[in-house]
Amino acid sequence: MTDHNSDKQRQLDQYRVDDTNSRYTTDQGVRVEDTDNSLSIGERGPTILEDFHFREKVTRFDHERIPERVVHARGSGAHGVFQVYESLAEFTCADFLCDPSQQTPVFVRFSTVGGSRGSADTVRDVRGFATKFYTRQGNYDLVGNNFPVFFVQDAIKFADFVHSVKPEPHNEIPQAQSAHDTLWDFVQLQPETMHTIMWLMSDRSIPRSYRMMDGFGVHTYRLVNADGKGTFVKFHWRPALGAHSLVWDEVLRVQGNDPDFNRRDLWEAIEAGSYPEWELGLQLVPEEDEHKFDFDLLDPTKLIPEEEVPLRMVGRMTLNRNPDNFFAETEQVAFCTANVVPGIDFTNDPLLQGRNFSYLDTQLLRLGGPNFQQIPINRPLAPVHNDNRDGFHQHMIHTSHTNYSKNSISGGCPATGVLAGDMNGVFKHYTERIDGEKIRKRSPSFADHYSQATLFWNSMAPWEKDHIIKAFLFELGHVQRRYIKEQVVDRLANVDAGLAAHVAAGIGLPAPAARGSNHGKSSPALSQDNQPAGLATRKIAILAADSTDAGALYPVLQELESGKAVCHVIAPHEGMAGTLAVDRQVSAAASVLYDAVLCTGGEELCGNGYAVQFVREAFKHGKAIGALPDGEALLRAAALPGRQGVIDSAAGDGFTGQFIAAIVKHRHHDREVTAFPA
Ligand code: HDE
Repeated sequence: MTDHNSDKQRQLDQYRVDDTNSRYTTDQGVRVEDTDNSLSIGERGPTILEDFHFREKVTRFDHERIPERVVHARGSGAHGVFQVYESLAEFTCADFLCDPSQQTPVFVRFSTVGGSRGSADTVRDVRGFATKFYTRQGNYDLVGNNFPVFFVQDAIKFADFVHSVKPEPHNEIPQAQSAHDTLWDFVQLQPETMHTIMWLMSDRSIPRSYRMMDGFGVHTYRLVNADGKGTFVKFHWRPALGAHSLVWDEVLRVQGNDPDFNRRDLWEAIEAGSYPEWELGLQLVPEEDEHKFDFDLLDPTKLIPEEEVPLRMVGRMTLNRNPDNFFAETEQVAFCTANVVPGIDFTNDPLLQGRNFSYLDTQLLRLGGPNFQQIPINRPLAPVHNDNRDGFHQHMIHTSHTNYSKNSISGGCPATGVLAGDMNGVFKHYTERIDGEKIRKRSPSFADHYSQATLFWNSMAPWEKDHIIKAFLFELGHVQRRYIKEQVVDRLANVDAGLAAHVAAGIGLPAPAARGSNHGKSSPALSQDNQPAGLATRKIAILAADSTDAGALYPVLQELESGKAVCHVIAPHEGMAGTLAVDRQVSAAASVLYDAVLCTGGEELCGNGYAVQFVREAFKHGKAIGALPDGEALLRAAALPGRQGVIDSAAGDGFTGQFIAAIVKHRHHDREVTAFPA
């Protein structure tokens, strides 16, 4: 199912090329006789320069690549729509946020940050979450991440941070990893990173799916209403499926089994009609409350705890169409934080101010000149009229005899709001009084780097804390220089003495002296322990064999599938397992690609190492495991060291219900076992 209804889709239709029943031509439209043999002198002679088809084909191939994004190079995109629930005119004059009857087309690109275009999806990293709204008043880009905070406070530190996390300059190792000396050297010398580092070490950095991930605008922006009144705002995207993560050991195995894990998941869900949805939530702060917080609203390393300013859910976004062409759409889409519409404005967050410069600058290089806005995916739906002209790849044929303002020859057109005497829908910058000296100095109100890192730590469930400690151990375990590890542990002592002591013990260092005391505050909303969850789109592996009791399996399958779970039959060989069609043979499958396992197949699977391993690994990664009566032998063969989230015939008639409840729990973290090699 695709959505052809939106204006953006109709606009894109003009550029879509359908090659069905077509004839092969050159780029000039001349029909080509043969594209398998180049023009040569004699059958065994040299190729000749005259072969314009050959030259064109090779040249076009040579020029296929454009520079990848310097950060966020690897991404996946999708089309969709956004609709506001009720008018927000009290806060903003942005048309798309004031008209609940309007569906605004969007294009969203999710990404990892550090890796190059070909790197694996499931790495420990921040995820980009960039949304382009094609509003009637022009394009609005909300260029966010799946963390609410960022590593540095001032845009001038961005290049330093990115250089430190990217592969090291002398040998370009490691790819898409933060576990190396330069990143941790940067961290220990730049303590403002510490709050975001806590997020990076948490499971937030290894999402199960782009569909199960929050999005955050990070900066405090400003909404402005028709009277020019401003309200500070933080933007949040909340996934309908809840924010869920993988576990680290799983991540390491997914990378080899399916480097496209998140990309494939998004693509397949949309193809199957399970359209991912997010609610847009706003935290609104009246201008007069700017200074009532114990942190600075302009500091992008701080979040506003939801307990202090609750989220107001204002609209819904649904992604309902995959791109037709990855390069044309996902690769060429160009986001920019400075793309705002009337009613949405900036604040003086020094990171945001720098971003507003950087995105246009980077597109000029990446997309080869100033006319990238005319690429179909970037075109606004709102009409574009101004005096910008020429440049590489100009698509428009401007027929006006003038290209300056003011002019009299063209009747003063295109006319600005002032010249036209029509201010309806013009962008007016928020009037803000600024008095100050020209200085190069960080505000003292940005100086507290630890309180919110501590808040995050305090808010974690025990299993989340355990994962954070293990993440630090993995990361620092890959750092070569001992003094860097010492310094990082020393910094951690400012976050929480217990955390620092655990990490220190793991890497063989003495526990650092406790610094200050933990303030003891927490924000339950930060934990992933109580996320909404459902069965829909969960992937269930059915381990089966020729002797599987299909009669017992079918009703369970039916119930799983009616709840929109995706079930795959995995058996020792392809073809049929008894009366079941096999989706994958077990040696080509992997438990890490599934959310749960259902065992069947009797004794037949007990001697199959792949099947036994499958169950043990699923157990290790906290997944729901079900065994029908003919699957209990396999359960025994797997010799699992616990029963949490394992459902078998003891459940009697309640089997399917209990199995589904175990799946919906996402992961059974109470059973994670380190001393259990899968
Ligand atoms: Fe970006 N960032 N960024 N960033 N960023 C880019 O723009 C930059 C920051 C984010 O899917 C680049 O088109 C600076 C925060 C996303 O195409 C570049 C600073 C947040 C994407 C750039 C930041 C983001 C980018 C590289 C610090 C979350 C991918 C290619 C001042 C709120 C967009 C490009 C897509 C991409 C600069 C910090 C999110 C170089 C200078 C904070 C989601 O312009």
